[in-house]
Amino acid sequence: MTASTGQTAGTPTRPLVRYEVGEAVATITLDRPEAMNALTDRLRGELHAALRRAAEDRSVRAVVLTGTGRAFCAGQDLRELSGAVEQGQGIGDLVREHYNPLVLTITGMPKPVVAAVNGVAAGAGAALAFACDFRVAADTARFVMAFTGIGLAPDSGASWTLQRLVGPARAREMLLLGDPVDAARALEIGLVTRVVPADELPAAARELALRLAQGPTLAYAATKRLLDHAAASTLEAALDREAELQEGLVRTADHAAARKAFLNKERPRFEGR
Ligand code: T3D
Repeated sequence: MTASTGQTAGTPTRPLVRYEVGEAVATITLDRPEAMNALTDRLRGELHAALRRAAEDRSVRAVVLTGTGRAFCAGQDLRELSGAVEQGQGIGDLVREHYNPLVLTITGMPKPVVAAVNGVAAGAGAALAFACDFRVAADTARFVMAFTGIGLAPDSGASWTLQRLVGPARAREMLLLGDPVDAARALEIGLVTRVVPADELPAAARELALRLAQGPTLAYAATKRLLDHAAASTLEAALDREAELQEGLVRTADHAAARKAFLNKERPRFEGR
């Protein structure tokens, strides 16, 4: 199934985000290649709608986030930002109301999210990739923490996610210096899961997403919640939360099927319930 998102009825404008579902994988594609998929108000709105749709659709069991053209996403559209700032718009509210919900919808997605990083990911664009569970990168991809380059500090969760991915020293270096990190270096420092030739990226990201879409979706959702909780909790609190979520999972059809399959020496078949 293919569908566009975020269009107002009767508006003849082209959608800036494509939403496609096949074999339980939703693919969300930023489609504004003429501006390196930079985030305008409209694109952010369409992206948020697509992410919510994927989160709410129980038939979707994994999500791929990618871009068209030579960029994954160049972050905030600086032309639109200039206009907004000149009109006196507060940036704090823009970040709170338009960026933070995007990040929280990705991290709170009750199914795995794979970023297929097809090219440059800058500023908030890189932060969106960092919020995903996996990053599969084209060999042409690069990450640019562009915030300080325009006199801003990190937002969209980059101060939280990046140091958890690559460690505090490397995160500090990337965020303060803003030097591009190419795909090979990103793999070396653990920022991406895998690097593939650019023309193989869609297939590689899809292969990973399909594997995840055939997995125990509820267990994945609980694993994501536990990792996020544990990142800011004591060991005692983490142990407690693990026990709590395990209690729910032990009653799922997937766990019952997997238990039975193990005893019968068969491969489990997960249905995501
Ligand atoms: O304040 C708030 O709103 C809060 C939110 C902030 C979140 C943020 O994301 S802050 C960071 C914003 N992003 C940037 O500062 C990145 C700016 N862009 C770049 O540094 C470079 O363009 C790239 C590293 C992304 C790519 O470099 P390169 O050499 O491959 O391409 P280019 O020639 O610089 O750009 C190609 C075109 O894309 C060019 O347009 P043109 O001249 O061909 O018509 C360029 O203007 C456009 N473009 C790239 N990035 C943006 C953009 N247009 C608007 N906004 C962009 N962010």
